[in-house]
Amino acid sequence: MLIKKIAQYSAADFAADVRAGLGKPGQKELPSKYLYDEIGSALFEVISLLPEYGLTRADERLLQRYAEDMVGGLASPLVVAELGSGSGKKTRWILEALARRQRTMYCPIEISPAALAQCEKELGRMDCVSIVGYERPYLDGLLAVAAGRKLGEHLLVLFLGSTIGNFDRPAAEEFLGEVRRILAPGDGLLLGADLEKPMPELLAAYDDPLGVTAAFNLNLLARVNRELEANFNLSRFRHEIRYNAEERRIEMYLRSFGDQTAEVRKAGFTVRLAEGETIWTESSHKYRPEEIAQMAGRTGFHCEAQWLDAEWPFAQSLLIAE
Ligand code: AVI
Repeated sequence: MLIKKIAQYSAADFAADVRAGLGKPGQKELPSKYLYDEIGSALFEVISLLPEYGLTRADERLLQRYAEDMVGGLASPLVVAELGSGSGKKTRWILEALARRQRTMYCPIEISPAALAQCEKELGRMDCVSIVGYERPYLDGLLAVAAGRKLGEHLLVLFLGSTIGNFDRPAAEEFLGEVRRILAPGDGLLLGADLEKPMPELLAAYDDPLGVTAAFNLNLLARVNRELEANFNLSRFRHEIRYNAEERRIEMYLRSFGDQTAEVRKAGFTVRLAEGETIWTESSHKYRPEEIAQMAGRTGFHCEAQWLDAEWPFAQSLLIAE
């Protein structure tokens, strides 16, 4: 696989974001995009195997069952660009369905070099599929793919796994609008989104008894310790999950046991946490199927088709650029 690189988040960006988030008056925050260093990405792969966390299996089930229908109506030749390819495992179904009809160019766009390497391992030997990886943030990568397309080539963008749910609703809509501005009329976006479900199921999915999600959450502070020479004492924080019914989202926090201070040397500041104070580390929004179609309509797409999983409410929506 050819890989086109630009710098990942720099240490300076990370330091500035950590400083801003932990220095906020009121609710302290750390951006969820920093959950995915090499350890965090590996922990997320384990989360996706947990019996309580049905999201990844539902995403894969729909792709496995309906890949032919999903790509059947799309114009060719087609370039497939995937935003956040992860290991690339679930993309295989789409690529196989396409490769039965035509030679296919696949462009995974990933900030994590480890994930791109895994993707190459998983998909690198498929017949009729060539891969060009982009080690870049999503929109930069998509701009580069779109700029390199040849006359007559169409684009299918994959944004799977409900990563859209980790954006606030207005930011999710803004993001879809930005993707649309990069596409041409007739191009497609296959969007995976986790749907609303009963609260006990959601709480169990994000607070599993093995403690894998807790480790995934705590690894964010461990990463700050490793990369920014901080001295957070991880044993004095607890993983906490809440369901915010008004916003229809799971919220993930780290709660401090007792008053404590930590120094973040490379970011040049000290943070004080009071007993019981929390750091907000992630939100995971849950959608209604019709909400996705409405959002598509407001951002320059129409929703061509939707596939829903019966076991774990989840939707794949094929959006076509108007
Ligand atoms: C990647 N993303 C869709 C996951 C989610 O469910 O929001 C991340 C995750 N956080 C805790 N468990 C899984």
